[in-house]
Amino acid sequence: MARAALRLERDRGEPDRFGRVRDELARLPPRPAGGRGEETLFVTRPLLPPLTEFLPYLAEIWQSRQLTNGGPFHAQLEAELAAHLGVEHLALFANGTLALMTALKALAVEGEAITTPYSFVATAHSLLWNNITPVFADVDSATCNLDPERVAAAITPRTSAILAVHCYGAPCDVEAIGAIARENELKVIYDAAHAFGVKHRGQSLLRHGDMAVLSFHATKVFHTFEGGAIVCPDADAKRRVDFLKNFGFADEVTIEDCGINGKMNEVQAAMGLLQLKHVDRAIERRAAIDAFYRRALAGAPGIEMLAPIPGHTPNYSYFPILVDPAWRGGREALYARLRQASVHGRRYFYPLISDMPMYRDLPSAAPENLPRARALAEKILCLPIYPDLEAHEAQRVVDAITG
Ligand code: T4K
Repeated sequence: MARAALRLERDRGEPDRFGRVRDELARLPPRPAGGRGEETLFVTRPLLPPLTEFLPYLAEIWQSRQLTNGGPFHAQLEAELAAHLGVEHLALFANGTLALMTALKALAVEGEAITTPYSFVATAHSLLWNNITPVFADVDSATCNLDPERVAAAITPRTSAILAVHCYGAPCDVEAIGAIARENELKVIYDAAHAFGVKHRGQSLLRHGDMAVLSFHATKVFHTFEGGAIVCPDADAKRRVDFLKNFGFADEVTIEDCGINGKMNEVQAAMGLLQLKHVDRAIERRAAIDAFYRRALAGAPGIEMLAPIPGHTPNYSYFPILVDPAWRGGREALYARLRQASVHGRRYFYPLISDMPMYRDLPSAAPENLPRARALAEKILCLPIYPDLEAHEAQRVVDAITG
């Protein structure tokens, strides 16, 4: 309603109410320069559509004064995202970590959960916050994801779930993990923080598992500044998740469970609606950069790239390379050389979660249990990839590696 009113004002040729903001934007200093006077290239930069496209959403929020607690943008984004992603039931969250914690609670996971040591720390932290013991299993070197054989070998009478990660958006072996879970009556939660829009055999990857959890952090392919979501299998599961993210309130006077405050606010949801208009184009840009790196680094000494996975439609969220430890000082030396050239690659995921102080004394964290994850963590370097990265900047990255 209010947005329609705003459009009308513009249609009537009234003065450009955002002109002053535009002028101020034009006066902003350029992006930060690196050590040699070159612009620093970060591992990622957020997708930011023109600010003028965001202002009408803000005007609407100001007018309605509905800032959070399930406002109209929240409802609209849940519906549009579900349609965009090809899923039926999706609950928005303030961030991906709260969504992970809530998914585990909603599925009543307890005791032990088998998980990967090769991920962002939030994966295992979400277990610890729920008093669930993480049991680390080794990964498959080709995909960086949990190896189903190692998962099966890690099951004990206390295991109640598998918390797997689609690392870099590459699909886990969902068929094998699903079969193990069915056989052993385990829940499966996919940490799909990297897997926005990813398809597996033509269908949304998010349809696998009892729940799949997305992150909409600023560094992700699609973002709401901070944000996240749980993809639920049915309306009942979404209803339960919706209670849990709102302190457990079923209505004004009924508290169903010990919930948390995990709600996404209206400004975040508005950003999501705007992102949806740009995200397909942004993924196309990422695909072009991915293709450029693959061509430019093919056959480069000391550098290996992860092979594309058959039947997988990727989102190009990361561009990981594996650096041979015997090549010119290995990954650490290359990381330092790139920093000198103002290229800030990131060692996602080093150190392993299992090496962190709160996990390293667990029996499953023993180095001999996780040799493949350890080898990956020692070699990995993620290169800059984001929609605004220019061809000459990607070339700068390649030159810094090969030069
Ligand atoms: N599960 C997995 C598998 C995850 O990867 C993550 C998050 C989660 C769960 C948890 O989801 P959330 O609770 O975060 O929704 C970043 C992100 O903070 C984190 O969301 C992400 N994974 C992780 C892989 O990366 P940092 O500490 O490396 O981010 P930071 O601040 O160093 O940013 C990296 C680069 O991005 C910067 O050098 C510059 C650029 N950047 C970053 C921000 C925040 C910008 O240009 N603008 C920005 O606003 O963790």
